[in-house]
Amino acid sequence: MISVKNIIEGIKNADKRLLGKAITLIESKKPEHRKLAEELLKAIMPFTGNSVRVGITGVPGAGKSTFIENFGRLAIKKGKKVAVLAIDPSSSLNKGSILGDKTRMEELSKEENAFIRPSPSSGFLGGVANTTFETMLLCEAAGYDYILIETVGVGQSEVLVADITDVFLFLKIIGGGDELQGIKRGIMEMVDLIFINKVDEENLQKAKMTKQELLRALFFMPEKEKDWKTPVLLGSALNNEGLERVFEKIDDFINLKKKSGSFEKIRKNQSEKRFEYWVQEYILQMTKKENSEENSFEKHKKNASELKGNPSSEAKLFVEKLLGKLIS
Ligand SMILES: Nc1nc2c(ncn2[C@@H]2O[C@H](COP(=O)(O)OP(=O)(O)O)[C@@H](O)[C@H]2O)c(=O)[nH]1
Ligand SMILES: [Mg+2]
Repeated sequence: MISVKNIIEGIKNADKRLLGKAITLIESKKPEHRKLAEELLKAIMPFTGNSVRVGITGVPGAGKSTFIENFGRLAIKKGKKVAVLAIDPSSSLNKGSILGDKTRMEELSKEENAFIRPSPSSGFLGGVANTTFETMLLCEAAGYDYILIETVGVGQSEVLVADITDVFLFLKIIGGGDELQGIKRGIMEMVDLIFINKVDEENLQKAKMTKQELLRALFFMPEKEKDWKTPVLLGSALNNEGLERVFEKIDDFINLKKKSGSFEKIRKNQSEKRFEYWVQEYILQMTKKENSEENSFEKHKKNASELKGNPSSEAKLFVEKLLGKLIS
């Protein structure tokens, strides 16, 4: 078996095969793997945090995979490295939609500077979320500049992805039956950027009307980021139209957030949430027993948000102390 040390070296050398092995390790539910996974995550923490994390949502068929393929290639042309994580509820049971995604990302997957990986959304240690956040950290340590995360477009995956990304992009199609879904307040509150996809000459007028509707809906939404008016862009993922604008807007948004300080702040909040998630996961794994107030909770949470340790390791430490025994 390959040692954790070898895997860490491999990640630092951007070895895709070893990066894949590392992800498999952190996705494993076996306690002995979990121990190695924590060791691994701890070691790579200093090399994480330097990517732009983009979540992409939209109903099935909106063109998310197509968008990611062509946007990813555009970023690569600009000298960036791109990792794609697709959250798929079916990936653990059948390979249906992931295979579909893979074939659509055929061109991107040929690129040396691209890495594509499905992320199982099945509950981990009995919880509802998954290891996408940790997979993202591994990709960052391997030097990927853009992490593109595709949601399944329904249910919980949106919240999950919005909670671990810097930019939340909504792909909208005209009259695609996603009015109910898309204009649903929840999504409109989460979104930072909207791309109306599949726009061509024939439906341009309709697309413009959709844009006006969206702008009206957005007008009533509370401002997520000061001085940021969620842009509504038009284009075609398939024909590579409008993607450059998306690239620019993402850049603008990240710069704005970095300037205002919310970039760091939100990431800290996300790490705190992640910490809480792992506390739940580990507690679920160990026991359902209720415990009284424990003052170390805040201390470990602070460590996680200040990136002194990674959130999952901090959670493990906390639970072990709480229960007075090691999690094996
Ligand atoms: N005409 C047109 N078709 C598109 C465009 N983008 C994606 N599609 C098609 O829409 C279908 C669904 O795309 P896919 O990327 O799998 O959607 P996903 O389910 O959101 O990932 C595929 O057949 C794509 O070729 C576009 O800009 N124009
Ligand atoms: Mg897809």
